[in-house]
Amino acid sequence: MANVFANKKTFKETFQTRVEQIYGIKFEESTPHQRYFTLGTLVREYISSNWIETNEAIVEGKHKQVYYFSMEFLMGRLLTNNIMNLGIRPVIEAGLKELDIELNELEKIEADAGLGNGGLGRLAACFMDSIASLGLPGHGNGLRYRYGFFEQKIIDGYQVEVPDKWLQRGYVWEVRKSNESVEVPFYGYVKVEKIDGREVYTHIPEEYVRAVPYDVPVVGDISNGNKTVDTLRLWSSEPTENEYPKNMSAVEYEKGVRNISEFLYPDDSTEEGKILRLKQQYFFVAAGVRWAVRQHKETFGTLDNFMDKNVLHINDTHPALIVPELMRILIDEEGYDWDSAWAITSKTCAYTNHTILAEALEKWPVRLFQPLLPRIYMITEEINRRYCLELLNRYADQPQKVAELAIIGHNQVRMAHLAIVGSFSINGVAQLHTDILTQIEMKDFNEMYPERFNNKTNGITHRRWLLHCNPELTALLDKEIGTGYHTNTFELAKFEEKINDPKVQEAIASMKHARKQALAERIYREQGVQLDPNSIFDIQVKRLHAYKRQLLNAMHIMYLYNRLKEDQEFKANFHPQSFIFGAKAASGYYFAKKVIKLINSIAEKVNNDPDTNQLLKVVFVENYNVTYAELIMPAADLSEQISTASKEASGTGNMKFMMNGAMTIGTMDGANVEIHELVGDENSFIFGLTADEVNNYYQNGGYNPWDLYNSDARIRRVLDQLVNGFLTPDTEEFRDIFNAVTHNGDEYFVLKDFDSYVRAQEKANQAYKNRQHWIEMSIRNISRSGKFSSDRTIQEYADQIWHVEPLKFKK
Ligand code: T68
Repeated sequence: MANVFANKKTFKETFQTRVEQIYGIKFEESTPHQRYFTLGTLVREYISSNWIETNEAIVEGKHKQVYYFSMEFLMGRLLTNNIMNLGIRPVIEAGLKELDIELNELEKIEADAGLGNGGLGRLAACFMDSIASLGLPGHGNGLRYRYGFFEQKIIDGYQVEVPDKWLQRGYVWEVRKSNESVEVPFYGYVKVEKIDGREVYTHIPEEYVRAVPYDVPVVGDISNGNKTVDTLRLWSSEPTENEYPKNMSAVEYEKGVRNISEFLYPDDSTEEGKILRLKQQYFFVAAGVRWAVRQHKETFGTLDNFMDKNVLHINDTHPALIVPELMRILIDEEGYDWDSAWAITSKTCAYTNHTILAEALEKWPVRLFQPLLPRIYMITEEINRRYCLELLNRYADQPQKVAELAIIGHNQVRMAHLAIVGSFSINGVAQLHTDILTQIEMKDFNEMYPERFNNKTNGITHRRWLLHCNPELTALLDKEIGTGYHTNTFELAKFEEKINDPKVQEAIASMKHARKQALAERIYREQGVQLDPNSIFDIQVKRLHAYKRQLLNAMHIMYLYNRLKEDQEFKANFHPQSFIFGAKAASGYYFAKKVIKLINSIAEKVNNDPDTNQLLKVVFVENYNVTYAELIMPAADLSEQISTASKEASGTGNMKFMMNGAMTIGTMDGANVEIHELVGDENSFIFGLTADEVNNYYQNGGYNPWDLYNSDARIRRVLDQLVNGFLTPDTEEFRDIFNAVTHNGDEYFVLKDFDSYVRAQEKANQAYKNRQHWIEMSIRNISRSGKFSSDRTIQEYADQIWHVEPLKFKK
């Protein structure tokens, strides 16, 4: 096929013709959506030859492959990323221009694929981009939710959730492969027979659900001769083509089936929701494992060497059922004995932990698990039995310990324990997080399996989070240090040599100004709040959670407001500062929703006070998502990373901000520690308790927040304002927030860290006034951010965990 993107003329002509062919209308009459869809189709077709070649290269080279199993892939939009990685953006832009179409305008039509909640899902998306760009054979395996993460509306200061109908107008990047569908069994019983003196187990299911794969191409960066197009396979649940279950009506059955891939994380507070979530997990695991097994058998004809040619990566505990599922296939379908099956399985699976928060570690009640997945449960029990024998050997005199470490205990299946026991590698996502895992949270496991534990500090794809989202900075860097950093971000270090060049400093200042202006425009257009690009843009964007402490940020703003109203000297020295928040709260998370209301109430108050509103502004941006983040990251001066030390496993927003020249104001938590290690105290604003201090407090029963309430007038004032009608006439509105940090012990040390946060903020505000020095700090942050490309992270996974090699292509 002729190359449509060879030059702008061929592109332009083909584009026009295709619009007319597809929609049967004159080009001039076509809608922006039709144009977008046609452009996407042309790009997808263009990708297909490399997609085929990639799959051939994998098979012919008998390559080892990675399957990255994740409940979440927060992909955002793909058009720009794809055409940038393919190097065809200039041709498209030029061709469209002649048709009087802005590529920008077409891009905006693409739905933001929000198949994830936050950091974990976005990490998976960054990883896919890096795996393909490094030319590695790796595929994503997940769920094709019909509704992604909800769309957030702010009404009267409160969050309102609206379903995200991202598929409504079709999704141009996916290809349905119904011929590769598989049937996933649920419920029923296990039949035991003796055949040739051996016990044979067969699951006789009550119902089947058909898993239909939709493949999305993951286009790697083609520079350096790379042609890799990997696959993100998302499974959709449909009614089986076999017989329907007998105990329910067809309508009932079909509804239940469709539910499985309906929503991202359906509410699991009810019994029904729990079963659905477990169903989702087994559904995409069973389908994905079959995919890997089938591919492997086609190439090798045996599963004896499955572990040499495949890694099944378990992203957080959600896909941990991979372990018993692979055992089931090996034993029940392929006739392996237990020990051989275990030898294969435990050398195939690798697990990443993303949190130490106890409530996030999944446990499934046996009473739900066993009936839904009877054979998987049997196998899990047997894994547990054998592992407990090992434990008993080791801890003969400590039955309590054996019970604690078991996979099944208190009538629950502990998914983290299952993943740990079944994996050859277990990693944390930042050095501090891994240290906490090995020394505290998973200490006993680390003593048993020290060789399994390792750290892989997270990263972000610089292709999206620098080259794509910050064209001004990219152009400047290209000019000053060449383009080598596009494929090796450690070359960003060269930029530091330019730190004293006044022209470079000027260019950085004007880049920041332009990005701040662009963000301010959107905020003004959508929310009517005017921000001054000369003010400090102080930004906290991330999921709303008590441990992330948006509340600390909000309380500091209240304090600032009070101080500006009263202290004229302080006011005269204060550089204007705009506080920008973006965050979604889980729909059932009462406290988080209250904090959203609080921030909006503060915004209402301070933005409308003419006495201070030239100095202080607050905005809560509506519906923060990947696309919004692309506008926000480059626009920040200050990056708020203020979690309670030890609680944030890594953070990845912190890395995006840094790479775009923002300074971190943060605690010594997660990857902030590594940012601080690179830039030092002089180029960041670190405050607060350390992880050790926090853990010491926890061990000693916390601290008494009333002491601070009584001794610190700033704190008392702000807390009283939560409940005395200062912000809203309803004095009960924020009572529970008040209680959380007082009567209920201030679990996240908001008051304890308040004073040092105020001081760090003061330092930042004053530092900003020395423009030249601030810009130098900014240049240092950019220059030293090379470590945080996910290319570095993925190279480490490839070398140290997966042991996979780049593909080789025929010329
Ligand atoms: C995040 N985890 C960590 N979890 O909080 C963050 N969890 O520190 C880290 O940088 C990031 O993972 C990547 O490693 C999450 O985002 C979830 O979204 C989640 C969802 C459901 C259940 C548990």
